[in-house]
Amino acid sequence: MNYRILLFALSLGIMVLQACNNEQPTRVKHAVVSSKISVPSFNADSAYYYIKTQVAFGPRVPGSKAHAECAAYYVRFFNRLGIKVYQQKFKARSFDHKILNGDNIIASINPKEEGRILLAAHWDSRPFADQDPDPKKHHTPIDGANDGASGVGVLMEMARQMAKDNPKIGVDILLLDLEDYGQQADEKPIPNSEDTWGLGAQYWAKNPHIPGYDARFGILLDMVGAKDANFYEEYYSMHYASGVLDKVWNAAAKIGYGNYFKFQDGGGVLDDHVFINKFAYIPTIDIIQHDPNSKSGFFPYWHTVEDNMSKIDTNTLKIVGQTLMEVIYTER
Ligand code: AHN
Ligand code: ZN
Repeated sequence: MNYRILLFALSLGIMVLQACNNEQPTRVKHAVVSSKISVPSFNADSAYYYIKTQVAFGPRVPGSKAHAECAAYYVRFFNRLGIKVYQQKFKARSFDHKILNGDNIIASINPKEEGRILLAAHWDSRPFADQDPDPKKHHTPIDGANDGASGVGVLMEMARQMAKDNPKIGVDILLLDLEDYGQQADEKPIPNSEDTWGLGAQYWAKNPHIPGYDARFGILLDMVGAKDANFYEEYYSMHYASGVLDKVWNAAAKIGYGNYFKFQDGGGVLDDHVFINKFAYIPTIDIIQHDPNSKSGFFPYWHTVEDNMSKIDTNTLKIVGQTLMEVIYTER
């Protein structure tokens, strides 16, 4: 009997001790749980499929049936996810004196949220493979699996994840048209030939889908799907938005992709982000496969007929997509 009472007293004592002890750890533990951010997993196979679907329409060259069909596909895609879509139709003059019909598409996640992040990619593909080793192909339109479709495919998969599991922040996905109809610097240069690139970005940055539109920062994706791609610090991104570059490159390092996002000079690329910085004043970086020490500076099949699905690699898509998910879901 005495033994039982002793046991009872002992266990009571232990319980009291535990209760006192528990006070602090419980609260700390609770705080950790409530501030723990869970970042959804980016599915690279899904992104790959969205790239394949775009490419299957045929080259998304302005004025073509594939171009019109692909634009309609994007609008359907976002609508089905219940994401608000804006379609911005515009006209622009090309360097070869054509009036082109352009179509920028904007998908807005958490449209009422005031704090916003802009994610952009161009969706058109270049009408001429003028960097192809075979001169006979210089007038052939390209698939643009990497140059165009890859960035959009990553953003579509992010949209699918964000529709399931809303981030805290507002996100605008900006699909830009008429990026790749520019005049090559070494071909019959005309004055101001740099302005012949990024016609959709120039239009949007001067006429945003919502007047006075603003975002904390912007991230442009261009050629983010090729095997063994590395991403360097692009010059204009450094110039206009070095803090954004740091944020994204650090996010990559944090989740183990530091080897792919190099804190090294990548040279300058006149891409859509330059116009967003210049005309919309949103600090915007370009994640682009561009290494000034390579032959063209760009990925090896840049503006050739070989920029097709065979060059797309799910490892690269995962690295870029998961890094962006980390950035979006940790933004407060
Ligand atoms: C220039 O060559 C001046 N800009 C290239 C931008 C680009 C083309 N990005 C993809 N295709
Ligand atoms: Zn291009």
